[in-house]
Amino acid sequence: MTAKTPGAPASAPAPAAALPADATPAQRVLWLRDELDRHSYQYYVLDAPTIPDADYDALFSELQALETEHPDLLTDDSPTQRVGGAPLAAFDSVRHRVPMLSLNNGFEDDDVVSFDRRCAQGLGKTAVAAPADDLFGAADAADNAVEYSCELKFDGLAMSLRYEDGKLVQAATRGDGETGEDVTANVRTIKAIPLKLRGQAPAVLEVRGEVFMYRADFDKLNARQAEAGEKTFVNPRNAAAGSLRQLDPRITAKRPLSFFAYGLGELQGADRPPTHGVMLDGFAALGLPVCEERRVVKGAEGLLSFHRDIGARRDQLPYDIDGVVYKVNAIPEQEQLGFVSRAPRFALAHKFPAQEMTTTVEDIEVQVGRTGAITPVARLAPVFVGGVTVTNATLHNEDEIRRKDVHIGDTVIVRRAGDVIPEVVAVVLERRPADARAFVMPTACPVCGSHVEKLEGEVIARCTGGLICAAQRKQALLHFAQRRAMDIEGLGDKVVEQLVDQGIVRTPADLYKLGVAKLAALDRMADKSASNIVAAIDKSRETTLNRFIFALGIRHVGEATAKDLAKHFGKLDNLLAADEAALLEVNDVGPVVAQSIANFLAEAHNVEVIEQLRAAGVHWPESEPAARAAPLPLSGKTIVLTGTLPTLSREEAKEKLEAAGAKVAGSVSKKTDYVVAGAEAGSKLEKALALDVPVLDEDGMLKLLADNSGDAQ
Ligand code: D41
Repeated sequence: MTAKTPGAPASAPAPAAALPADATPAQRVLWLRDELDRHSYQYYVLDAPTIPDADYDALFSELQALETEHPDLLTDDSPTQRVGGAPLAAFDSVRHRVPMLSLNNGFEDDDVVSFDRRCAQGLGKTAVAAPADDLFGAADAADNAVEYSCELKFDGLAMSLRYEDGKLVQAATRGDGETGEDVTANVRTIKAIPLKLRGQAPAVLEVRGEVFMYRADFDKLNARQAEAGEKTFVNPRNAAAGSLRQLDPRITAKRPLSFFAYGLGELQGADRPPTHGVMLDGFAALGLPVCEERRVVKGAEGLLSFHRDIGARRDQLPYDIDGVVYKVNAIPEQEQLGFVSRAPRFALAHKFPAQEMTTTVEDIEVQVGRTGAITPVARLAPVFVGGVTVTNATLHNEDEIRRKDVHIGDTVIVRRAGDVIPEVVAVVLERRPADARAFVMPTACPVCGSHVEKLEGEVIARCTGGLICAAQRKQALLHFAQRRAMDIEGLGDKVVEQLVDQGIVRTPADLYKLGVAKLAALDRMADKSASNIVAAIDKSRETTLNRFIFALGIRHVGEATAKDLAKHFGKLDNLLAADEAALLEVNDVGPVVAQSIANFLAEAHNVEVIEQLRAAGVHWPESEPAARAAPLPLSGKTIVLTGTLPTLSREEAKEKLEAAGAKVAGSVSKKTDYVVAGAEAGSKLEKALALDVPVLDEDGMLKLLADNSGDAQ
């Protein structure tokens, strides 16, 4: 389970007494229920599990078996009855015997000061608005100040639970406060809500509280939904609401809902508690989950300090809250203050800035990161969310835009929580205008104009102008100068930063034009260091081909690949002349690496910088290309696999083809040499037929491999 704020004050219930060996089935059933209830309470309410899940499951199965064998022993409050019963046709309405009131809202500190003043006036006490600057006044005021119970405002759904003689008999939504919906069948599946209260329960107890979902549970649920191809939820609140609204309780049972109690409705057979704090402790003692984040304070200063404390920790809490709630602590004082139009005068919800707001997408542009990653960004109509005005939100990547179906012109929900970059969480489809436009990924980098590539199997599109793109300049230069590459000592972060920002250096080739004077003019650069750097640059002119290739910073070309390339081609010009097929012949170079190198070299600007570096005197010993191994039988051939083959798995087929030198691609084009199709081949097969690409079955493929293996050796 999720890490949670502890629920009730953790007083672990005593384990049930051991059961005699000759216990009757009825005794055994009662004992099992007690055990299971106790463990559930530990797990879901106290967040302090006592036994492994497997042991719990074993007890649960035993109880299920006994109840099946002895149906007369089955009761509604058995833990086995949480799995969710038959679907309903509709929810019945429920009239709340004690209405569920609403809360007055405040946003500013002033609203809190006024609230305290109104309460104090109504009770004939003193409002404590600000830290008193006179000592005597402060002492007086504190004594006479109103006492409040502060708690969190959970962002979920208000619920009323009715217990009769300790048994959960009804659960109803708030509705309009007078009448709600009967969601008992669904609520019975929520593990944190006891079906039976612990200890001495009053004859009738209506508990008010909030049904919600922990963030971690929400994330897991969404991951599960996505995997099953079902719709994901925008936020934990929507997930909780959607789960409660199910007419089929078996679906609700699979949703990880939770509950915190915060209020009292009808009560019979017990006295009203003296304070709100005592009431919450009472709930906890009955086995109900009560949030630990609560505090009793005095006066407006106390309220504001609670608000500040929680506000600072809001993002670290394991659940979403939209504010805090202040309630006059003494119940008789609450009664004395009374209500104004459905909202109690004794309570105030002090809201935090909303973390989600709707706005419109005015445009979608792309940004180029330091590594060349191209990120689409939504330009938004300014919106105040999470405490700041937001005009941009990341859309992460193209797949994400498709998945969320974001169009230019759409109304979207934007979320900004904590210091996290604002993001678009969902589109309000009903509000899509007729002229909304889909986003098209640019084919050229908006910064340098180089081609944008998206390598097979990657979600991120990248600029291929590694050596010339302004967005990537600093990163490219630092990579170029590092010890394992051109080894230019002294050319670190600070220096590169200044050289680029002042427009002195644009590409690695510019480094070789630097003089001592230019460098010495930089911030915090002594003449001595400047001459050292110039000397290091000069020394770097003499290098090796593998270092030089590595220094270029081609994506997917690390030191090892650079060595393989240098060895294979021997001379730089051989590498520059290589096409994808030739690159695929290099040891350990697969389709992704080959494509990445080919894209880099296809960018004329990159080649230009390479030529400038050579012209600046960068050199290395060249050698003859490594003796060419006999070309593999299928090298240079591109093959696409589709559908299910009768004996080989897709992975096995791919391995065989690649071992023979073929490139296995993901999509069919005119360049595809063969399509190998199995059962249930779909659009790829259609495309192959349309393009007249030869189609083979598994036998055909094996024959192709066998036919070609002879002449290869
Ligand atoms: O956490 C909450 N959302 C919350 C809601 C809370 N902590 N306390 C609440 N207290 C009340 C009164 C004082 C009226 C019993 C509430 C709500 N009401 C409430 N929730 C929805 C409407 C009203």
